[in-house]
Amino acid sequence: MVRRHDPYPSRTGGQEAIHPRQDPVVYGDPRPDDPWALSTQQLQQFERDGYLVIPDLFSDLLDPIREEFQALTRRMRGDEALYTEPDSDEPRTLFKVHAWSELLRQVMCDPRILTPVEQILGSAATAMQSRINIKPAFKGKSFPWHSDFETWHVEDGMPRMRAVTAWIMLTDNSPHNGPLYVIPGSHKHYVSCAGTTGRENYRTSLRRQTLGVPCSDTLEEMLREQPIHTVAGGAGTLVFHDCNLLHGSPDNISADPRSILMYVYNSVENAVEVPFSDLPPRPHYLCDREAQPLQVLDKPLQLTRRAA
Ligand code: 6CS
Ligand code: FE
Repeated sequence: MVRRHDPYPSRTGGQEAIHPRQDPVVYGDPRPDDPWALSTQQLQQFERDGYLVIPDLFSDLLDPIREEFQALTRRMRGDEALYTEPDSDEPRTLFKVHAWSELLRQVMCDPRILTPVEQILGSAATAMQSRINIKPAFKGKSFPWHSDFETWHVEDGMPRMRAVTAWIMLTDNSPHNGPLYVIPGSHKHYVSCAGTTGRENYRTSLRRQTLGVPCSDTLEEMLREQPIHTVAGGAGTLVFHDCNLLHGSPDNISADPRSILMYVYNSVENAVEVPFSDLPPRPHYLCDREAQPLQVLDKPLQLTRRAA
């Protein structure tokens, strides 16, 4: 049998190593006539840093989204798609929210998000994954440093770096309530990690990730180039981050919850294949292998307030 070429090997039993990225970061072009498109300068910033923060973009939808997510976490208790914290039964992450909620499906196609996503990807997008990370006050636990792409490549078979995550802050994200940390520019390197993936690794990794986490020497090297940036902002802030950006977040020991709604968009030209680990693919709620191209809504979602 001819072995498939792996452009980004990781967890193949070798030593950890840093390789250059082989793919573009921004695939599309500015769209000067589209009011929801990113400007040339914003695209350049995303290309350079691997992320982009747009304050106050979704403030109008915050209350309905929060109500929806509270109802969903109650309804989905005990479901496989709801992951709990490493040391307790507190909910940590609810996956595939766009499938469980019509509102959250529509938000995914809002032009304020999907237009920039299509620009970055240079193509139509599919809904590969979505989630709400809950991080309650005092109890919300950390996520170690990782590149999402590393996991998606090894465990889901995403061939190239042509995917982007867009997320909305559902509460204020302050420097103290367990916000996202990123290493700007780290998306231009690929950390090929040590170890090998075990069967159903996701069952434990989504509570506490150990594989696909670069070692201290690698992180020191990355941090010599660029220090950590804390992604803070008010509720309603929208953030885009490249699939290969190194990121993580600390425990929330503050009195303020820190919840975010995340959507993962993959290019239609980057369809997932057999996982590079050669293990069976992860469940549909972590990687939707049948997702169809998304259609941008013709105007931003407007919700009429329910009568009190
Ligand atoms: O498993 C996933 O799809 C994502 N979640 C975590 C916690 N790490 C890898 C990847 O970002
Ligand atoms: Fe991540």
